[in-house]
Amino acid sequence: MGQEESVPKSRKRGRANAADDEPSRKRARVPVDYVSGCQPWLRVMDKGKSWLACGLMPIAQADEMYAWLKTIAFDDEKMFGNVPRQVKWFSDLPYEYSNQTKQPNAIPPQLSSFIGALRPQVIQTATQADASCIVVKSFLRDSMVLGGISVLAQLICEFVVDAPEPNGHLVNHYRTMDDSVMPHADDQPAIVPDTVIISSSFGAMRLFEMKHKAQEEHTMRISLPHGSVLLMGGECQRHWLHSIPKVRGCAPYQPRPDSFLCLAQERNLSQQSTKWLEKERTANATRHVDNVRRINITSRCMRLVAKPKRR
Ligand SMILES: O=C(O)CCC(=O)C(=O)O
Repeated sequence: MGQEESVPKSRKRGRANAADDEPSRKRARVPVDYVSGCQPWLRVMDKGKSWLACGLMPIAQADEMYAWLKTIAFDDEKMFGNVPRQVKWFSDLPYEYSNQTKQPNAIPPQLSSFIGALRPQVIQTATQADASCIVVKSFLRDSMVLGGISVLAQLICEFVVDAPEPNGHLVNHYRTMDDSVMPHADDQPAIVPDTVIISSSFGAMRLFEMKHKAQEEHTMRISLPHGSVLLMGGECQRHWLHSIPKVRGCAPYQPRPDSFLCLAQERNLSQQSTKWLEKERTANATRHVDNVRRINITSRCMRLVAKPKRR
């Protein structure tokens, strides 16, 4: 993972001209874009260069995978003396990030068959989502949001069907709501640039936060419930940082099924979409399997990179 970008000077305190504060105060009022991971959606950002897509896998598949993931012997991930989460790296290749090197561990059959099954499922969701695909209106100035099936199918074909099979899987274990991962981009030299990153989540629902690297006020929060699959494609890693923030000072939150319907009403969606959301709302109640613990698999396409020679 790359490091968090530093705060631009213009946003720090102690500027000479008070008028300079005006634009940043205005920026602070831009609402954070919130997207629920409980319905299939697609978002295209950066003038078409980056995209995100999200959907849910069948509940039985999610439960089975979660049961297996809980048997993994995780390693503590040490960062600045803390253990913000636990991880296990599965790949034939090592993975170097944040000043640490994860040594290869053979990919278990459970993981390779899960990832192998995911591709046809993503394509199926894309091609069946026509009626229920939701156009989420973006608050963000420079991002387009498209819900059209043709665009979704085109992206899926271009980036998922034709893409190389992911050969590196970082399994992340968030033991409690206090475990986290700080803002970063998956942009290390060992990751094949601009290939799709597949993030599958199990257990407790957490918020996945994305911040634009150049325009910090562009922030999205995406809820990732049990069984959700988030794809980050195109130039996402060049332009955006992502994180799982800690959930502090409040009880572990429950999914609020009502929010799906509110979302539908708020967005003025068609009756058909509302019905679909209602079904999702009921189904989601059974998807809530864990209050606190979450396990995520982030799958990526890795390559062998030569280490620069020390002089
Ligand atoms: O847990 C997640 O959803 C994100 C994990 C992540 O960003 C990473 O390991 O690079």
